[in-house]
Amino acid sequence: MSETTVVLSEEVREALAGGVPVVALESTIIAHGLPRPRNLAVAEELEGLVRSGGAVPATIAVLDGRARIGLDKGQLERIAGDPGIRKLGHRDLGPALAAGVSGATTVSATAYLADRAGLRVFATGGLGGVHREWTRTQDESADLGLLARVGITVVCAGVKSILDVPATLQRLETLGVTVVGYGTEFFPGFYLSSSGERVDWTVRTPAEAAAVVRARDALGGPYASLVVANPVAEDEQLDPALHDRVLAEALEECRERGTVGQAVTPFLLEYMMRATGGASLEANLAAVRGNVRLAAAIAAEL
Ligand code: PSU
Ligand code: MN
Repeated sequence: MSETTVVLSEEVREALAGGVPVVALESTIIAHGLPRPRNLAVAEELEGLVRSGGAVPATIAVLDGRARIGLDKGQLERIAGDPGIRKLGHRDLGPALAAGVSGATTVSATAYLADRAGLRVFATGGLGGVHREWTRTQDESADLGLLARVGITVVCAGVKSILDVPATLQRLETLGVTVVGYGTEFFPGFYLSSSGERVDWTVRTPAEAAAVVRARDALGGPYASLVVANPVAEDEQLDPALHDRVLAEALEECRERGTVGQAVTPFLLEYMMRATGGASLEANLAAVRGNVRLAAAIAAEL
């Protein structure tokens, strides 16, 4: 990695050198998944939760053509405050760096950069995956394929419930991405504690999650990522009936407008938030907070 294209903050560099646990955080959720200006407060809160867990936060983004691992306050403000900030998947990194632009990184771009920088644990809300309209649009998030090509541990509340969850689980299986439920035999449903789908493996403590990583590492590469699927608490989830009703409306509206590509996920999340009077946002935030706390604990175990 060239030092000028990928820049580690001093704090992250020192933590890695000193064996202090580091947790990677993505920036697309801040820039495109949460409403302004609350997104900045959330970004700062999440970094604080990592610190309370005894780890160093490394929020990842591209600023002025440089990939940044660990942002200072002003850099976080730029990501949160600029309504025109781009959404960058892994495949967009080359053009974005070459053009010298700024952008928020998705799970695929963040996991790639984190892995390259030697970070082992990453927390987000919900992964991207196979969209329900896949047979028409062929829309499958690049998150899945990228996770098959790096060996990071991602703590998430499953995949976004706007997706085709069984199809996404099948793709994760095909791609060789390991999935374990955290304290559950069911795959979480992002806004909901359960998607209703079963998982093959369950871990119950951060130490058990770390043991999975160590056992895999002992086998040797090639590696794929480990998804630690951590459900939102039942008393913090979105009301399932409200979820199903509003999601049906959101999908219909997305289809009618002809929204496609990178715009689909932000559109659906925003629609859910408005149509649930903000309740989906609270469930999303509760899920992300839980994931960030767990990621710090797993990073400490590793
Ligand atoms: N988790 C959230 N909110 C989000 C995302 C994840 O709670 O907005 C973002 C992630 O950056 C993920 C992206 O990579 O949504 C998926 O976008 P797409 O479906 O276009 O791949
Ligand atoms: Mn997509």
